[in-house]
Amino acid sequence: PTDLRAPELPPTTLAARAAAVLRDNDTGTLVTASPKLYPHMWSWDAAFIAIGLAHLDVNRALTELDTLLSAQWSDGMIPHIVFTDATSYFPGPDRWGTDSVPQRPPHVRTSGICQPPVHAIALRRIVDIARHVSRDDVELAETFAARTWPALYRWHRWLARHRMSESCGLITIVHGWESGMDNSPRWDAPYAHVQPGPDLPPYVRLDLLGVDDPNERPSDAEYDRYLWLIEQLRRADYDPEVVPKTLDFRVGDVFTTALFAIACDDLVELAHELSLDAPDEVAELRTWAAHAREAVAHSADPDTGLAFDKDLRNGDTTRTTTVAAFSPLLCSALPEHLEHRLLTHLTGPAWAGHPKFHAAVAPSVSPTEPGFDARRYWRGPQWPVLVWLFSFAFQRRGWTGLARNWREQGLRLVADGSFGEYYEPFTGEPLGSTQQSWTAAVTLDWLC
Ligand code: 9WN
Repeated sequence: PTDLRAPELPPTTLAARAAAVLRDNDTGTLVTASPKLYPHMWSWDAAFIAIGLAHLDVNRALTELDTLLSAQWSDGMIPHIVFTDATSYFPGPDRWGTDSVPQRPPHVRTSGICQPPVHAIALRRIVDIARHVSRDDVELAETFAARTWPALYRWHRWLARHRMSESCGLITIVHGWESGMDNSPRWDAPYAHVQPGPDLPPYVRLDLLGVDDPNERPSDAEYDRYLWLIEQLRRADYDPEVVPKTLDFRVGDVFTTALFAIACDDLVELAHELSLDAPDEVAELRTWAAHAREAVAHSADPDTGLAFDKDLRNGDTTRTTTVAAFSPLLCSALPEHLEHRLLTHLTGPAWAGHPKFHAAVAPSVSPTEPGFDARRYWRGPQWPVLVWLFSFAFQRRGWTGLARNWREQGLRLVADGSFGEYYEPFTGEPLGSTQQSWTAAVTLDWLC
């Protein structure tokens, strides 16, 4: 029904509105993930937001990455939230209890887990954008990239050292929040091991105040588990050696691993383009990229190419098909014939090509899958930011027609100008938060 969506805006108006969202959510040194629901900086959101900002002001885009990097822990981890003073989001810094953690930089409060490593991808994209703007902007972006390259290398080294699973090679996540796909059905089986103890301190959810309908968010039972893992992290003092060995949630994540592979490639490329003198680091990055690709390839079903996560507590392969199962396409992990089969499946009627979809892009979960819920968060809706990632990866692969098609369909999704966090796939109704910064950012990247 059309009343669920505002009418489509023409591209120039849409671009102006997207720019206004980024401006309105800008605190000066960081753009919050959204005005109401997420009044802080999130790690992977910041990377996409910086890409969007680069189309408005390259210098401001670089400041965004600088703010994030200034919150990097001394061991290399980039935390998943950098907190502002806002108190309307739970769990805030007190609940995370990272103030006493020695790795955290003293001037800023952060969470104590990470998110997918898309930052090098963003930096490289920003350098590219700058090359189309002006000589001064190229100078700015390249100088910045050369200065921050070592910090990004240390971030990747932290992942390689502490999170590359010895058994399967996939990057280990210790909380669903680390995947960025919090309540995806991918995590249902691993979360079944997480049994909140009676000593879980009480809490009040604030996220439900930021949406129209609580059914668009994770359930209370899921939140108890999320909060219980924070207790376990605190009890392990956020020690990167201890956490991946002891937490009740330990999963090898194919999607994060695929992104890690291409982000390592991008750091290598940047080192070459900027003539950085870091031969040992570049060699390591190449090795990590190769290992990550191998691990993704290894996690793929030999008949379909669909890749599955690994529950590291019991060695089970979690055979839940979500959009993450198409991760091999992001990092070219598979032989051509299998890749072709996987791509045909992704663009076919069970996924992006579903005949009843408002926009022909992949949902987070296919309507043909048992766990599908058209309105609930990572269990079915379409996420513009994921559409961007796939279309961007297609472009890198040289599949330009497909990339253009996904960009056009992505724009169809966001053309109502509400910049929803996610969208109901059949009606195109915006769900979750509106004025979501990363949705505005990818819109700008598509339009500019
Ligand atoms: C928890 C900010 C973040 C995104 C995540 C998305 C959601 C947070 C939440 O919002 O997660 O980190 O409170 O639900 O799942 O991908 O980075 O936009």
